[in-house]
Amino acid sequence: MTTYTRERIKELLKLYFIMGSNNSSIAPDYVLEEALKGGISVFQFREKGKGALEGKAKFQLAKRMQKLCNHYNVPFIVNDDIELAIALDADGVHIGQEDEKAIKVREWIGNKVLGVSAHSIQEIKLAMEAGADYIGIGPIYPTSTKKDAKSVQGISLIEKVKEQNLTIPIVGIGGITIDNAFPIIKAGADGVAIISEISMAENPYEQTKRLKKVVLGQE
Ligand code: 3NM
Repeated sequence: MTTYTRERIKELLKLYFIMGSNNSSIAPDYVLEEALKGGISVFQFREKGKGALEGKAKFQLAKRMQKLCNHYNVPFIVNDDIELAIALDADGVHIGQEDEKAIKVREWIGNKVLGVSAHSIQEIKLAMEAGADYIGIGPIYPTSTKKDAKSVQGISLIEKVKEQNLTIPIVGIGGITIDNAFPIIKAGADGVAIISEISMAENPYEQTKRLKKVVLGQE
């Protein structure tokens, strides 16, 4: 298990920003810094898909982004690439069902934060047994950012998690915008994970501030 308490994990999930170099038409470092200034609570480096950086260029971008996160005291999580997470001594790792098995990853990363994407109660229970610190549930709404996303599930799985009193922190993902974020929190998620609503925004700083207000129920 991680050294973070469950309450701290829930706080971190509130406004979870994810991006890689191909999620924005402007410099990713700039977008991340604006999002950090706007109040994201955690960041995930996800360098995947068409035109994604590899090797040294990927490592260097990750390092720069980690430095920015450290500066704003926001945890830095790496998607999928466990070797990179260990090399950078990142705060955590996020994996899907297709990636390395959660139980193995937990052994490799020791007490770093472990997030797992899950699409059913059974997958959630298995991830919990493997030592996951939080679960990503999605896609809540249609998204064009992840080409191999599963079918849209709305808030139904979040509601089931609550009905069954599963205590693991959860974050919704997929197609989340300023206009549709709040029902996810209302259904019982601890936070929302977002790529394009921030990364493609004309003003990522203002957009992040507005999203923060929405998830805190202030707008
Ligand atoms: N995972 P946007 S949906 C990375 O369903 C990712 O597990 C998903 O991007 C899942 O906020 C998704 O632009 C893409 O829709 C999220």
